[in-house]
Amino acid sequence: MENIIEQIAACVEKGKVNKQSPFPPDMKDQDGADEIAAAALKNNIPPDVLLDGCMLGMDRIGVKFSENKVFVPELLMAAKAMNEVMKHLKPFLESGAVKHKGKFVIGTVSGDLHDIGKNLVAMTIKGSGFEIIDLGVDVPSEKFIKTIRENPGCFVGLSALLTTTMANMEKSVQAIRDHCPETKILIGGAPVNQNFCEKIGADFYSPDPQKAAEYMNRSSAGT
Ligand code: B1M
Repeated sequence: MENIIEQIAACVEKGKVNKQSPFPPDMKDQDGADEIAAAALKNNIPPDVLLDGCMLGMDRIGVKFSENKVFVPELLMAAKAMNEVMKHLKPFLESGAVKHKGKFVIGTVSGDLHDIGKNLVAMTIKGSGFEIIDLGVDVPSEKFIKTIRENPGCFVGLSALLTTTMANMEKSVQAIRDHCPETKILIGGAPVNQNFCEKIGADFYSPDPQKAAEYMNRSSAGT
């Protein structure tokens, strides 16, 4: 089996889930992420090679999304293909044979029910090799703090889509700073910007999933 990283990356980038999948049309009847991952493991390819392929594919599609060359549906299909590979990797991740780069706790702040952007961020960061703890929507500060305490060293991401819930984002950042001062906090969402990030004392503002993943990769590598 040659160049598994590239084969997996191509399936993830193009959203080719499995052989039956009609999407994308130019890969019709070709093996997808499911078949390639299964065959690779059967041929004793180390499982972390598959994770490298996912990371490369998600990175490529994330960059295109940042540059407005692809849109939400393509990113969702890429995440679907990535999840097919992750299904095969699950036992290796659980046994510790393949290691996550770290944990990322994410949620939409209190009073806010928007989760489409938050889910895209979670998928992209998962594709970068992090374990995701998704707290969902309308998350109170106490829940963020409890989860951070249960997962020492995790990163945390807060999403807000309403100007009215930006105030709750500020309160959550303050509460996390008070109780878990070492935690790296990322924020994002349509009404949020760099000035607001600096005002409320979060560590990083990302306008899109890719820049959030790049920040996580830099921070976890200590660069
Ligand atoms: Co609502 N809504 N909504 N809504 N909604 C908006 C946000 C709004 C702009 C519509 C409008 O008036 N033009 C407006 C907000 C105005 C404002 O405050 N500035 C609005 C409103 C007012 C409301 C209600 C108050 C309406 C009402 O009931 N009167 C209500 C509030 C409910 C609540 O939350 N308490 C409400 C409800 C809803 C639905 C439930 C119907 C639904 C949400 C469904 C869901 O999410 N499951 C909904 C939707 C779908 C929207 C719009 C149409 C689309 C939002 C979206 O998903 N965009 C939106 C109008 C619009 O944007 N055209 C609107 C796509 C998504 C991929 O983008 O979330 O920005 P986005 O995420 C981006 C980036 O922001 C970034 O990455 C993503 C990908 O690039 N990002 C992060 C997001 N989180 C990040 C976190 C990070 C990093 C990056 O790090 C942690």
